[in-house]
Amino acid sequence: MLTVLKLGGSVITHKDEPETVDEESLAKTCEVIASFLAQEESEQNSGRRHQLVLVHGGGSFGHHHASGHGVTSTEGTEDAQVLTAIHRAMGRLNDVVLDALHDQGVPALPVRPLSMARRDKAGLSFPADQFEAMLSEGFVPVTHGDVVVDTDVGGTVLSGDDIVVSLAESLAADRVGLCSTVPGVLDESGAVVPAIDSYEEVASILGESESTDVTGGMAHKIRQLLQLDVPASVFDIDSLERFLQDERAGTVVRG
Ligand code: IP8
Repeated sequence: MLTVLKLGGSVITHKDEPETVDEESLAKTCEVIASFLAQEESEQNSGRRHQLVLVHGGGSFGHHHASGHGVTSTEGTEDAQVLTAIHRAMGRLNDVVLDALHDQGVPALPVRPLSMARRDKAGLSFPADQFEAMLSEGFVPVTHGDVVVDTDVGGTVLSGDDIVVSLAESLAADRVGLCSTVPGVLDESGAVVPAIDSYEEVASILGESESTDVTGGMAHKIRQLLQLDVPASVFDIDSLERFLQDERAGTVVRG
């Protein structure tokens, strides 16, 4: 079974303070992931591991730098120093996430999108070979939202959500999870919407993200997830274990 799991930037960083990690939340997340992987391995007892791909968002690292330079997923820049600064900030966050996973014994390896992805008029090209190779050796690839070379506009921000969709398709994932700070998509009364089958159903309730977010917040996530053939769940850290155990968690988006 192959799972693509995104850890939202707001789960692992304090989104309103530049380059601040939410150590407690990150540690808890890694602990849940590690114990799930250990349990899978022991139950199967055949050397076969659960295949997990992790993608993390930008939080107060990527979004802070991108918005400071006016770069978004549609507003590009040709300034290599700016793109490098955003990329480096994401590298610093990726390092922190890898260290936290290693502390829990998760065999995580980094994959940096800027060096392999590109975007043009036809869309995003994000090769998955490296992920396949890592998975088949029992590693957990950990990639992240980044900047990407984008035809005619220099470079733009590549959201982790777009990476999730691309990888879920090319790796034929069995399930997709987006762990966020909200327990799911919330309706007008604050209750979790159990399932979404079309964007129209929820268009009126999807507001904009309150923190600095250059890639479109929840509305963009749902649009992206509706493109998938497999179910995708949006949930918070309290439901991460439930999601991994294949129990109902948060809102299920069925494309
Ligand atoms: O938080 C954005 O990734 P996201 C990455 O998944 C940058 O949208 C560089 C802002």
